[in-house]
Amino acid sequence: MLKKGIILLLSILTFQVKADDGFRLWLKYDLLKNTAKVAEYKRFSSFVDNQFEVNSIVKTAAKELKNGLNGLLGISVSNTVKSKGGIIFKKDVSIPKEGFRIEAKNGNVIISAQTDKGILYGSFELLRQIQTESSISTINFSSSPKIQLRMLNHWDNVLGTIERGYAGSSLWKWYELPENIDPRYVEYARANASIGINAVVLNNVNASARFLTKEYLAKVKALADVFRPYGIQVFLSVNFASPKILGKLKNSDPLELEVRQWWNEKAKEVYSFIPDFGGFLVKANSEGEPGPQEFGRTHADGANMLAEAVKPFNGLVIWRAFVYGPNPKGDRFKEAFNEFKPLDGQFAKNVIVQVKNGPIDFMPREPFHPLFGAMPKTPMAMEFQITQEYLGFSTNLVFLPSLFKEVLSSDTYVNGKGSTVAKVVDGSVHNYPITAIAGVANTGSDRNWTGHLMSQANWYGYGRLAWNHEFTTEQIAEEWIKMTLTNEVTAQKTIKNILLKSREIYVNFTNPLGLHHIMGQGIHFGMEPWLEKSARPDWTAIYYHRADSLGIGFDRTANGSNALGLYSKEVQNLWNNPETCDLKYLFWFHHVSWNQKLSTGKNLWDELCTRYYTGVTEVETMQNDWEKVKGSVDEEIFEDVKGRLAAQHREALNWRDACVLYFQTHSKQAIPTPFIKPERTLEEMKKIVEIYQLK
Ligand code: BDP
Repeated sequence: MLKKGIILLLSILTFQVKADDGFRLWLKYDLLKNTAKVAEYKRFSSFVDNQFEVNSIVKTAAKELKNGLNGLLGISVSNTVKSKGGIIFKKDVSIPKEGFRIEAKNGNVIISAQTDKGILYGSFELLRQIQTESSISTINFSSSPKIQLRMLNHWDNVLGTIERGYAGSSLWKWYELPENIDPRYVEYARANASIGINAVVLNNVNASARFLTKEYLAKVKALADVFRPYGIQVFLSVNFASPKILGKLKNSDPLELEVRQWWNEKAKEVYSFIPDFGGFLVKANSEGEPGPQEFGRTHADGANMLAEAVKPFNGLVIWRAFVYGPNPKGDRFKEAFNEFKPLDGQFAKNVIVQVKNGPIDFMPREPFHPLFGAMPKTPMAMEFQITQEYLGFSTNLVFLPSLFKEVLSSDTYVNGKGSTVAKVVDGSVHNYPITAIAGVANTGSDRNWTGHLMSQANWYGYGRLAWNHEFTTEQIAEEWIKMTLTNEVTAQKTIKNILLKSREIYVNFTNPLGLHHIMGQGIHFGMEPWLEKSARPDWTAIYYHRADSLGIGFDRTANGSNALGLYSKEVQNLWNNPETCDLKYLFWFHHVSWNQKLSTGKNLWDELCTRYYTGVTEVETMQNDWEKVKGSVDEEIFEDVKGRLAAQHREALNWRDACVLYFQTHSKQAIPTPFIKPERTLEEMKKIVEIYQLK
């Protein structure tokens, strides 16, 4: 009886130790199995000596180091400083702000930095080196962030919902704040600090004015107090009509004195709660949000008014360029450019213009936004979307660092070859005094934070690239897999291969050859290439793919909308000839005939079908590859990812069948061999989409 009881207890314990719900992200700190490595690390881990200074961020660094080393090495890091065998924090003013150096010297490991944040990031880096089992006996390297503000933008609402959030509800429990501090806020801050994220915007860009009330500022302060020791600054999205909504003024015209005074007073109040408050993020005159144009003023007038209000407190205004008026004759591609380019030089010094990575809207693939490189006098921040609004929600496995990297390494040629988007954003092309990058967060209340466990890699990878856009996707994938999933080398390789291919696979079965914006209306999940009518023409699918009996694609050359003319000559040369344009961007810039022979050797229709069919078989390959890692990753995680991959396969089949059947109504050509014509009809596919649209 007793024996049975012990066995039962043991199996429960083993199960509990083994089952992993993903909560600990990449900060697991489980005991390392490699005993030789553990012995090596132990030689440097007996104490932490803080010769830097004592403040809350440095204390966090020491606490994190001790906690991490305790777990990874199974030791207790002591407070007793000796001459050898420990980790020492040191001041070095020659190191760039927030950067650090880690060096093994005289039997110790020294983490030096100019600022406390540098010490924090250096500590997390040392832990990462150990987690990934690198050698530290001779470690000697420096690292510093290329971009100053590395932000997460949360699209979280007052009622706890998240716009375009697919991992549960908001992390912020507004009704419980400020009294109740959910311990999860600290876990969130730790994760961000470990990848160098130093700023967060707490609320949706479609902003409720409520956040600027005294009651809510007290709640925001409570969060800011939790995040501060992790080096994270808090920002808010603001509603441009707040003076009218909250202040009961007759309007919110940025040139009205009383409106300006209202904002000045409001800024003073915000800073009385949160002295190190970062500033305001603004979506104005876009998709129904209020803005300065209602009063005949420009975006610069609006931004500068807010900039003046936060200036005495060193605050910033981040003004979004995601604007596109409903212009039935125009091309949405050009709207933001035409609106903002003429304003270059008119923004106040503490204004940053935040631009989405592409000209339309977070598509699975877009050419880079033409505003990058076009505004030398205005700091341009990059806005990426980590949450998978147009990339299959939390159902699809898509490793986004591939997308981020593709955009960042695109060459704008504005100052000659090598003027990449990354170098525009990091300020090196135009010497911007302030630099910033933002990622729309994919976090939520789901136990594993991101819904799809593999989407944790997108949060992680975004942070790593925000720190240094020169990191490779391979390196990022490797680090994340080692820290999160498994220390078995073969399984690591298999998973890395899945991650690195996943984005292209998603493009293949959804938007190959430069198709874009053919997702389900409003929800942006699934496909709706036949969508002809909507509240605005540029919210339909046919506006973008322009398929007809002759061919498919949007002519944006000089013969068409000439959006291509917004780029520098070199970029135009890359893309303006349909024969030589990279197939990735073909339908972004060209209307191509169905029978056009492509560089692949196939004609256009055959190539399009090939991409859709291959996309589906590639998902099958991902499924088979995932099967191979069974036993090498935690069982709960294995099953969860497996289930989601199966759902992704069903989605891929839907995309394929719907799109080839629909485009076939235009091309009038048969599905090419060796592919087998879909068993379902176009009408059946439309029914599936109708279900998604049911409220
Ligand atoms: C679109 C989203 C919408 C956002 C908007 C934005 O569908 O929910 O509010 O972008 O970025 O992609 O402002």
